[in-house]
Amino acid sequence: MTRILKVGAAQLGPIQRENNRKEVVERLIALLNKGAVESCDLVVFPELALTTFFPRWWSEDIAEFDHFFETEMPNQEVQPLFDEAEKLGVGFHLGYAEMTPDGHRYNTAILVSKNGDMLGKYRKVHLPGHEENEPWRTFQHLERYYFEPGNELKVFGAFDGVLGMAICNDRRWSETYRVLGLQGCELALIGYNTPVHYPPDPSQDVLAGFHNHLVMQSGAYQNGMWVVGVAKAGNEEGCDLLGESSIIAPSGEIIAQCSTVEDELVSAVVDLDMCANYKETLFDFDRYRRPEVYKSITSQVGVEIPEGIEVRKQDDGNPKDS
Ligand code: CDT
Repeated sequence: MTRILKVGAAQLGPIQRENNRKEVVERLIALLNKGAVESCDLVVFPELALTTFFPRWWSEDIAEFDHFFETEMPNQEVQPLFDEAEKLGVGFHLGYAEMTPDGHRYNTAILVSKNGDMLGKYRKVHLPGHEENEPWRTFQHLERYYFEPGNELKVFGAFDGVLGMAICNDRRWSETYRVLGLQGCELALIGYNTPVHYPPDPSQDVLAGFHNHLVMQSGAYQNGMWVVGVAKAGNEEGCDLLGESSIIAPSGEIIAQCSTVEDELVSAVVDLDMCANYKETLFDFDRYRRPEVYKSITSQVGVEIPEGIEVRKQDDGNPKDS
């Protein structure tokens, strides 16, 4: 039996601050219907797909932004999306800001079945940006102020395969894919909101698209898994967000890619059995991995240059050591 899925990457154009949930859910439903027309089993929406990317603004009173969070899922405003999924028989993945009943805030994604049932939830592990007000920035990136980090990268048995979720900055960390890969992940779903301008080092701006695909393609290849990376794109409240949502095969090749920075769906046939081509050959973990050599990966957080190695600093007038 082959395990073939049709997957849609449902990129969103910008969501402005004035756009309400009803308007946004209507856009999500329109994309879900496009997915149904293309016979998709699963449609993947981006990170924080119900609101504007609010961590770009500082508020002295964190509770002032609580209206951007969902206190339950589904709720009255999002229920029509669940109903449509059930009607069409199309599952979906959705990112949103979650507020728990006891007041914890997370950057969250869920996986929903073709019957509209909740199959899994993931809370973003790697929170980028900063926790304090930094008014010097063109726009801020206050995820570390508005959210607590999740503490688990796990997989779910769904859609005849082993599925994992990650959110935006998680995709830049090789550990994300490897921890999912070690659980047999065959399809990783990753939503993102990536500003093209990076205030701490603008020299990276022209590389935003390159880095986006570099990390997802290598993560897919090195772990023998499919990766679906989906953007919220375009000019949102004056901030340009990267598009280029894509579906990437276990070979590392991009199979489908969005061409606009608007609401757009691209789809691809995803053969989950293709993962074995890589998982059972070059990346046969059981045979080739050497965890006893990798101990620093889990015992250490920052860089520790071994004693006896001296590195001249860049500002001492000498060229940086390579
Ligand atoms: N949403 C998100 O995680 N965005 C980050 C921006 C990094 S700059 C602080 C990303 O990795 O794309």
